[in-house]
Amino acid sequence: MKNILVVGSLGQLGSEIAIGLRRKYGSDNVVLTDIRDDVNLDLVQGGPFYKMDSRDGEKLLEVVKKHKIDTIYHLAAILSATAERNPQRAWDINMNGLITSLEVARQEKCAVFTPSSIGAFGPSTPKQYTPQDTIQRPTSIYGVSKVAGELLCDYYYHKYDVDTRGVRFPGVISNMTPPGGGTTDYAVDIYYAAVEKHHYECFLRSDTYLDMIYMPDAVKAAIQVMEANPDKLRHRNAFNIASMSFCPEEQAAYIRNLIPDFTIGYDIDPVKQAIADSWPDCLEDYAARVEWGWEPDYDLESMTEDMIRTIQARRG
Ligand code: AKB
Repeated sequence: MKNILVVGSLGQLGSEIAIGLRRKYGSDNVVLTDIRDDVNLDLVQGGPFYKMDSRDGEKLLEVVKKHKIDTIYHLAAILSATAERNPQRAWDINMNGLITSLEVARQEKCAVFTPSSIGAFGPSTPKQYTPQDTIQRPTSIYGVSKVAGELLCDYYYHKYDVDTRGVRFPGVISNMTPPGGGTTDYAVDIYYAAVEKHHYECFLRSDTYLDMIYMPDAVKAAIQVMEANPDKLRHRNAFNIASMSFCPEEQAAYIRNLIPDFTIGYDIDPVKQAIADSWPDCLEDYAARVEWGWEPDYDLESMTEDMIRTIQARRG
């Protein structure tokens, strides 16, 4: 029987991974924590939940002991665009939060899932079909914290035998909990604007290619990598996973298949554009496919159809 703890369970990624885990392992076996408790009440009230700061090691240890936790999903993080506004705070939350989970995992012998990101790459990384093992010199504080996080997780595995695993997430697109403060957030906002106003003003240039993934595939990856046979894992903490790569103009064209009068304009945010320009256009994900069977279900067309239909149905 698995007993899982999700740290940062009410964010965009956390809320849907928490739902996926509760469905799979049962609500009582998936304990949630977050810095707030005033959103996603179904999650807060649907099983064990603790309001706490991800950097509070004492409280985390208490919860882990009480619920006999064996696996921690550490999902609390400040995303790229927000991080650039206050780099010191982003470093504090991203790094001190992570090491708090790793320390508790070391003491209580838990496995740990930590998400890295396409943000762990920088302008000197090969841009096309970015290899699994390559140059990583990111220029954003978010990217710096992600590379440091990948290395820290490797360190805890080699030094303390903590079963640390993770993937490098592309921009995650979803329709339940809105993303907050990411460079890839435009690719979510565009669907809401398309349904509500038939127009979207995009903060990235029309030809900015980035890797993206639809939430059901992101949840699948996070659960699958933790269930993978450890004997088959040559990599551990930062598997490239690819699903789709597109630019705003292409995404708009797919939206027009369903909302023919949809228009897109561009009002570039220089900070977000600089971050996006420093990231790869598309990743190569051979290691994830071979080592634990990664395969996405969605492409741009099927995701667009699902996003638009879901948002339209909610709006009545
Ligand atoms: C962001 O844009 O900061 C995130 C990411 C790609 O890690 N969505």
